[in-house]
Amino acid sequence: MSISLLRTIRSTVVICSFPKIMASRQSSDMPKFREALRSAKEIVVLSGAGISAESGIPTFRGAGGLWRTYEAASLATPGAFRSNPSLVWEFYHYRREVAAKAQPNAGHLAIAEYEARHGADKKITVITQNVDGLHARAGTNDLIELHGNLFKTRCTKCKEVLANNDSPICEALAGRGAPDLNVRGSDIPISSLPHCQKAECGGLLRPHIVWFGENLNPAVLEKAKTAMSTCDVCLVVGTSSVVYPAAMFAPEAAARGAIVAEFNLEPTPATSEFHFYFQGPCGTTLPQALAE
Ligand code: BJW
Ligand code: ZN
Repeated sequence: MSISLLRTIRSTVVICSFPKIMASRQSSDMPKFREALRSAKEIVVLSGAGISAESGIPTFRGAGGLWRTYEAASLATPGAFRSNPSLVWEFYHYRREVAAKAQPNAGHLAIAEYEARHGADKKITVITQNVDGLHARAGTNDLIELHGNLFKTRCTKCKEVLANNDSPICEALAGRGAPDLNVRGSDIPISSLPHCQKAECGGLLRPHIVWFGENLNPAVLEKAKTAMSTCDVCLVVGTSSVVYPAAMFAPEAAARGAIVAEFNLEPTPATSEFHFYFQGPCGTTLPQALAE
């Protein structure tokens, strides 16, 4: 990174703790951001549900975030699974089917293509909160899935984690999971839900997803924190920046002097802490930012 650019941007960082002043210094100057990117040696892309919105996958907190009459946050908990595993499995079965049919969009592809072009001379890490697998399908290699993956299961008894792309994941879920508001309850017997295939175990499987109130996998979290603590440029893409611990990653990076650029349809609680803000659909803004 050129010394003068670093000085200009780092002097702005000092102002980060005063959001009102920072807001007036915030830039949406794409050529300037691209210059920072060119000089960067370590880049992190931190993504959220917004990057998959243009692939047809609903975000959590936007319109379409409801399944039947439930907010995702009320089903994505260990308590919900304990009290009604059938309902929670229907919810995840539906989302697996939607994600399996979706295709990576221009935003996912721009990131993967950037890594393919620059992976030899820069360290480029994608940290995603998404569980839909679209970054990997777009070709991203250095990928950290913070909150797990829809296409992995974990045995509640022996804890084995396995990839699983079956559709449906079990016979009893075939034709179930419709988001229809009129569908009430769920009554699949536990014995018909997905179970561990190991003869000596046979435990109930659950989605390998980090639910609210659960700790993130310590090794995954450590890897993400390391990437965040050494990057010199960070792109924060399509996340509302309200779910912890991911919500503090980019503000912390900005506070230590990394250059952070946010790509979102609308400002978030963290926007004022960042150097660059590019408003709009990231399927359009990311290809502009990451083009040659
Ligand atoms: C576009 C766009 C386009 C749209 N282009 N942009 C500290 C303080 C307070 C609370 C806590 C805390 N530490 C932990 C907590 C509790 C909790 C938490 O953070 N709660 C908050 C809601 C307050 N965190 C946890 O429980 C975590 N565990 C943990 O920390 O354990 C230790 C602990 C526990 C309890 C207390 C203290 C410590 C685990 C969090 C796991 C998150 N799991 C979920 C569900 C996964 C299940 C599933 O997928 O089914 O992960 S929650 C949900 O939110 C999902 C997402 O990954 C995550 C983030 O959402 P995201 O991606 O930002 O999506 P949206 O919808 O919110 O935003 C989309 C954005 O895109 C919007 O801004 C749009 O504008 C934008 N957008 N289209 C660009 N085209
Ligand atoms: Zn098992």
